[in-house]
Amino acid sequence: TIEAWYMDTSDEDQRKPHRLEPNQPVSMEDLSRLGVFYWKLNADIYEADPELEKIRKEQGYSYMDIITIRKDTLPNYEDKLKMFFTEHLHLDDEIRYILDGRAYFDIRNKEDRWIRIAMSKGDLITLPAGIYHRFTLDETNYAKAMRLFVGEPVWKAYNRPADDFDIRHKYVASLQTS
Ligand code: KMT
Ligand code: NI
Repeated sequence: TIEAWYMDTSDEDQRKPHRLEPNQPVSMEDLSRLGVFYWKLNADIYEADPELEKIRKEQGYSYMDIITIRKDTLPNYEDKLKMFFTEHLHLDDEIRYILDGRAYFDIRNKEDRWIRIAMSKGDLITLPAGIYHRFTLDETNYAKAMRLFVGEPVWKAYNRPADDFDIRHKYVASLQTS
């Protein structure tokens, strides 16, 4: 399982947990109603993991690469982190598997509140196309992540507001019925 919580509204360091006081947890079921799905895998064997292979096959995740997010290894580190933390959406699902380190994915719920999802080694998450979200490292300043994609990857991010895309309408409509 994975831990998630509603965020406070303080504009302190994005790398801090930003929990409410008292903590307001968000369940896996709440996340699944927002179209967010999760698998726990053994990241020590990611290079030859039959479970990962099965997920990739079933979900059609034909593309994969690995990104190491750390000051000394990622070109334009500061700019990229700033981009990742700018609220945005994509036209396709965002699929990330944390191979090492930790990170936070923040997503908006139906009432437009921020939910923070704490990801660490072995966590694979899918964010649905059209959901507003952002990404940050935590105070350990290091994450190694596998990026998966159905077909040729499209990394284009549309910063909020991006409400006129079909995929956004489709995503918002899907929330009514879930
Ligand atoms: C995105 O689009 O939010 C990202 O690619 C996040 C960084 S990849 C772990
Ligand atoms: Ni994104």
